Parts: sequence; structure tokens; C-alpha cells
Amino acid sequence: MKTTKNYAGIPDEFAQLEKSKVVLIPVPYDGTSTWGKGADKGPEALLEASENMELYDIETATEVYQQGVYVTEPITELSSPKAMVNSVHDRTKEYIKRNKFVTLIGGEHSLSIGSIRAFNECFDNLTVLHIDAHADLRESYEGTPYNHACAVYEASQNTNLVQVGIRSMDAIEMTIMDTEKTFFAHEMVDDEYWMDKVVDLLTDNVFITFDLDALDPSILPSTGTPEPGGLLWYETLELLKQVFEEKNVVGFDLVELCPNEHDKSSNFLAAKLYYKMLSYKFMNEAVEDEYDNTYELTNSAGTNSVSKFDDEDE
Ligand SMILES: [Mn+2]
Repeated sequence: MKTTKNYAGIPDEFAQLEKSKVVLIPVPYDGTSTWGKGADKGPEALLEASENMELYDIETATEVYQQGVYVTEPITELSSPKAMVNSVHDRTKEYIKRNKFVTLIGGEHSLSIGSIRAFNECFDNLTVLHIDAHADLRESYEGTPYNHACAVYEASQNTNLVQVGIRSMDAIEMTIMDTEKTFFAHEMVDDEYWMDKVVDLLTDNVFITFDLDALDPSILPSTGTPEPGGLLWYETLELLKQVFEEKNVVGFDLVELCPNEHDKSSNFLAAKLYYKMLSYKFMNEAVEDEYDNTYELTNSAGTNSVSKFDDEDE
């Protein structure tokens, strides 16, 4: 039996799996974080804040919740970082195959190893747009490749990885980083064209992994490892809107909200950011339109392929 509450308190008719174009997977995981603990409380805090949010988006003049948002049971596989990643991978892929726009809420960033792997298996020529204060390019950390400090190492090896907002890293990560596809925060402040340059580096299929510590701690203090000099609200939205407009964003995750009882505004910002991303995704799509996530069984080698050509005349 389903025990999760509806996203943002929306009516049941918009929260059923069958009719929902969007699936939201909560991943309340905080197994490997090194400093501020509490990211496991992130999904619950974001969902609770979403209940207090207006659902009409002024900028796009839409009410995107009407496209349907289904919240799955949280992923509670905690036996090891690897088991968590595998569980995220399997769940993500399951809903991609069901033609859903799959989104995940963390939880710490290590979950993205699983989500990225699933999207990379399902979409051709994938770009991972990684928005974060940290490079997260270590091959392994504290004895595991499934640590949050390794979140995009795998993506750096087998996807088109573009990194934005980076301002904290170890020297060893420089040996892995492609600096041609990296936007350091200290350079972004002096470059009025950085957004266009980001978009130019993206392939058509884009997965966004958004670590909330990319944002400036003045607007989002509640995160495990805050770093000064981050992105502000409107420039973040401008980048995201441009990416959603010009590319096929196939899914996203939003991670590292680490709630603090003295700061409700971070939870609210995260909730609103999630909703803005959905609003941009569906701003040109009517509620009654069929969703097509463009997923293809590209690696199925013809087995079990329900032929696209079955109904075609010779
Ligand atoms: Mn980070």
C-alpha cells in the first residue's frame, strides 16, 4: 500500500502513477557524508515545503502539477553505498522504461551515480550537466567508489560531462577534469557569456544533476558542505530555462538539502527550484498531450524488440 503523501498536496487525480508524466523518487540517504550530517532528511523537508508553495508559475503561466506528479516510496536501501546506488539505478530505469520523466530528490550526491548510470543506459549520447560547488571527480574516497566525493567520476568516463559552479576540489581531481568543459565560479563572475558557452557544450539529451551547494550559502545555507561564492537565484533560473528550452532534458536529480530547524527558507528554495524545473520542462506541452521521453532500447541488440515497423506496409 502506498504510504507517501501527494507531491505539494495536489489532488489525487494528478498524483496517480498511470496518468502522471513525472515520477519523483525520494532518496533519503546520508551514508557517506563527511561533514554536515542530515541530508537523509532532505526529501521529507523538500516535500513538506512544497505543500506551502503556490502552484501557478508566473513566469511560464502554467500549473505544471496538472501534468501529474507521482511520488514513489522512498529508496531505503541502506546496507551499503553500493547497494543504495544499485537500488537507485534499478528504480530509475524502471520508470524511464514506463515513459516517465524521472526526477530524484536526495539525499547525498552519491545517489547520482545510480541515476546517471540508468539515464546513460537509456539515452544516446548523454550529457550530464553537473551543477555543484565541488568537482566530485575522485575515483574513490574513504574506501569506496560510491562516496559523494565520487558522484560524477563515472560520468566523466562515459558521458559528456559539463561542470558548472565549481569552486572546491583536490589537486588529484585536476588529472581527471576536462577543464574545457568546466565552469569555475571565479571565472563565471567575469564572463557575461558563460551560459551560452555551457549550452554550446551540451549534446541534445541532457541529464541535470544539481547539488544545492552550487548555490550561494546566502540563499541556501542548509547543505552539508557550504562554499562561498555560489550561484544566485535568477542566474540559476536563467541557465536552467535556457537548457530546458534548447535541449531535451531527460531527467534530473536535486541533492544535498540538509535541513536545519532554524532555516526554513532553504527547504522552500529547494522545493521551488524543483517546481521551476518541472515548469520549464513542460512549459510548451499541453496537459492532454501524450508524453514521449524518447527512451530507446539502444543496447537491446534486437532481442525482444517490439518492432517499430510491425504496422507498416511493405
Ligand atoms: Mn557539492
